[in-house]
Amino acid sequence: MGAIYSMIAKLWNVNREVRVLILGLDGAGKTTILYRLQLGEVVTTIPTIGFNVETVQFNNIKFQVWDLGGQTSIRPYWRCYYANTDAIIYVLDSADREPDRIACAKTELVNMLAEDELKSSALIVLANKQDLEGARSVAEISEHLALTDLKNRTWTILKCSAKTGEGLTEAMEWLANYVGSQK
Ligand SMILES: Nc1nc2c(ncn2[C@@H]2O[C@H](COP(=O)(O)OP(=O)(O)OP(=O)(O)O)[C@@H](O)[C@H]2O)c(=O)[nH]1
Ligand SMILES: [Mg+2]
Repeated sequence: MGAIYSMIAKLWNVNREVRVLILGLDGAGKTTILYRLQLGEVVTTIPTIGFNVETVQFNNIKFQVWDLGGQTSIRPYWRCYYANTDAIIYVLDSADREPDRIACAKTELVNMLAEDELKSSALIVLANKQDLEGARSVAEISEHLALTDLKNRTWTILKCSAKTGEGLTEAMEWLANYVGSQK
């Protein structure tokens, strides 16, 4: 009986899509990242009202990636998507040096991570727009977001550019390794 159960569990794991949410403030580059991952190209975006969802295949793993709108008025709806999330990709516009914006990005991150439904989700912070002059470094963003204070969570921070594609394969590799470690 135990063997049958473990076989069913294994099959379920193999066939199941890994659920990933892309979150972050408006204009951070979430939609651009989603379509760069899925299509390998830069698409023209408009601010997302609601969500985009696509399947991204990487290393034989199917990721079901949800990209949610980041405008202030629609952030309260993020919580509707939290259930059964394996990993969160939290995107920052590294070139936005407005102190209020990074403070807001931190508040939204802290509030999100406090949610019970996300207590087992891994976190990958993407310091996007590294192609732009004056972009904050990973160390600077990490400090602003107080990432080293995170407890009981598998997390990382990586730099990337949805425009040039830099860093996005590394992000998917990290996610794939995380998924592998959970089996
Ligand atoms: N230079 C540069 N621009 C980027 C990059 N990523 C996204 N952008 C631009 O930033 C703007 C906002 O990108 P979106 O992907 O629409 O941002 P979003 O996070 O989905 O925004 P919301 O849907 O409003 O939450 C667009 O003009 C993108 O072309 C990047 O890595 N480098
Ligand atoms: Mg968007």
